[in-house]
Amino acid sequence: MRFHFALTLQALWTGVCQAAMQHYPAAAWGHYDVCKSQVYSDEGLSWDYMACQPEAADMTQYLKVTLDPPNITCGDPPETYCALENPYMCNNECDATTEELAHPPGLMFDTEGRNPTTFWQSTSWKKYPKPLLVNITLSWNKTIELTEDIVLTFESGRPEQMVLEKSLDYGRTWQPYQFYATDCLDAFTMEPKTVQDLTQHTLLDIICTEDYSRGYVWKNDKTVRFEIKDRFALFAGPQLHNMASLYGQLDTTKKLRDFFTITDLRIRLLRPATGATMVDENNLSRYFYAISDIKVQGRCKCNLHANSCVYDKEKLSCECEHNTTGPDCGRCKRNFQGRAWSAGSYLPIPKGTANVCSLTKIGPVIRPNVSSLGVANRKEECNCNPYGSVNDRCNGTGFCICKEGTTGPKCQECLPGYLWDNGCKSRVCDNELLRCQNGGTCISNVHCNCPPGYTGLLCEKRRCESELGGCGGPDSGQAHLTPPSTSRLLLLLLLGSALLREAACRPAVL
Ligand SMILES: *[C@@H]1O[C@H](CO)[C@@H](O)[C@H](O)[C@H]1NC(C)=O
Ligand SMILES: *[C@@H]1O[C@H](CO)[C@@H](O)[C@H](O)[C@H]1NC(C)=O
Ligand SMILES: *[C@@H]1O[C@H](CO)[C@@H](O)[C@H](O)[C@H]1NC(C)=O
Ligand SMILES: *[C@@H]1O[C@H](CO)[C@@H](O)[C@H](O)[C@H]1NC(C)=O
Ligand SMILES: *[C@@H]1O[C@H](CO)[C@@H](O)[C@H](O)[C@H]1NC(C)=O
Ligand SMILES: *[C@@H]1O[C@H](CO)[C@@H](O)[C@H](O)[C@H]1NC(C)=O
Ligand SMILES: *[C@@H]1O[C@H](CO)[C@@H](O)[C@H](O)[C@H]1NC(C)=O
Ligand SMILES: [Ca+2]
Repeated sequence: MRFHFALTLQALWTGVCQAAMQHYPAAAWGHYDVCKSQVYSDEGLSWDYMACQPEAADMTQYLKVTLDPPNITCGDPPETYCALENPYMCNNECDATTEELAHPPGLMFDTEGRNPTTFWQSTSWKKYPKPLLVNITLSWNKTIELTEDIVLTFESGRPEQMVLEKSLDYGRTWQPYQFYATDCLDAFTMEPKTVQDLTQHTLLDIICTEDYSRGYVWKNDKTVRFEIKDRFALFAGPQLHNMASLYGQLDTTKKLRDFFTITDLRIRLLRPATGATMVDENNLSRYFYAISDIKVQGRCKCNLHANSCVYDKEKLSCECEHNTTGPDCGRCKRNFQGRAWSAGSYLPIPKGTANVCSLTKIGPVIRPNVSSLGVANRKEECNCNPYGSVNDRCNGTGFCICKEGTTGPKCQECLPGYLWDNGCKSRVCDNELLRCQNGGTCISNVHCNCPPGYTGLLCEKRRCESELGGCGGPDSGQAHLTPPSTSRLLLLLLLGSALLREAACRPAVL
């Protein structure tokens, strides 16, 4: 099976998208649905590369579910259950050998909406007072980014104690996402909180909430949520007027992105609904867990290097572009290691920066000099980035010598204000102060793609046949010398004399 995400995309998070729409036309702030497009420029046909990501989808279709203990599903041997409300109503049967009476884990992920609902159910609490513990682990074997609330719908009463946990490393380590209890202090020695108590500074706090367990709510709300959208709205908060800053923070705040990123989820059920303070030991068949539906919406994490994700042989993987590879497009392809790999960037909006992997520089192979076995001249020992370092060997003590604007142990990273383009180049253009003029477009912040007839660093010059003769035709001469606007002045200040020196196409008389 194979699926492609549609090319019409909402922005990063639907919640923000809707809120931001009120301020911005859709086109102004990024769809990130296209990885590359063909452009015509002075040099002919070429590719323009952009940051891109897959559309969000229902992630429950691509997971593997594991129960612990493995034999915790009801029906083997068959059991009769009583209703929680009424201990005399014991006519619910679970029998794993009969399809209509079986409640296997798959029924948490089927399409709901039919009557009666389909659900997974555990064995009952026969071993009371030993706790009835169940782990439901959902594994994607792929990094995904959550875009919507996680919603569990219980067919039984909601548990009196549970923990939602996540893993970012394929199940090796786990961190709590949220604690749920009828009494948070008693169960987890945590003050009860709700997502409304969180602020922009505490939105990544792990809380215990009593919102989804309190009381014996059998018939009313059966859902337990993990509120992704509320947290994201908090994060966006007052910055919604500035999408660039929002995306910029997503780019740079690793903690924030990691918070919404998972490879696995675990629902730890610790105590079933009892509906009372006392457990009725004569009717333990009243106590069990049953879940009819689990919703997990998200997208494959592809580091902004893919706009589609495929499900093939029970495995999700990004369809990597920009000469990247790996399940999350997390490294450069072989022979494309001319610059260090880096994730795409949401900035500048609306197209972002692709940060494509470039061809590995093919240079003469330097063989170690047998008579000087020290590390000093051995290229292999240092592995300095060929574009970022002064040369590809290191200095006497094993350090790479970095070019201007470059940093990092291998000279593979850029200092602030510089962008990688076969070495670190200072920022030439952007969509704010350093706009390309006359309809030009800024490509990866390092050069302007000029429309025909214009040239120069920022397309500020009219193309002309001869530098000496000036531009002919009616458009020439003083007509171009409009008074410098504020932004023009700023440009001159920022670029300094370089731009002035390059100012061509002016009549010889000037
Ligand atoms: C599940 O298996 C364990 C040991 O493998 C056993 O102790 C336990 O009684 C079993 N539980 C049920 C409900 O069959
Ligand atoms: C469930 O997972 C937790 C850690 O996430 C582990 O300590 C526990 O042993 C697991 N199994 C059960 C039955 O709770
Ligand atoms: C997870 O994916 C990797 C490749 O990305 C594969 O080698 C491995 O077998 C998968 N593991 C499971 C449990 O499916
Ligand atoms: C539940 O309790 C009632 C009265 O306490 C008893 O009559 C009934 O048999 C019990 N049901 C089960 C399944 O034990
Ligand atoms: C990736 O490499 C191929 C050649 O293997 C080349 O044709 C293509 O343009 C490259 N793409 C990018 C984004 O650099
Ligand atoms: C090896 O290095 C030594 C000095 O470090 C130099 O004298 C010698 O000529 C070099 N040999 C070769 C083959 O480059
Ligand atoms: C090599 O570079 C490191 C770091 O810049 C410096 O501390 C060291 O003195 C340098 N060694 C030589 C021999 O230049
Ligand atoms: Ca179901």
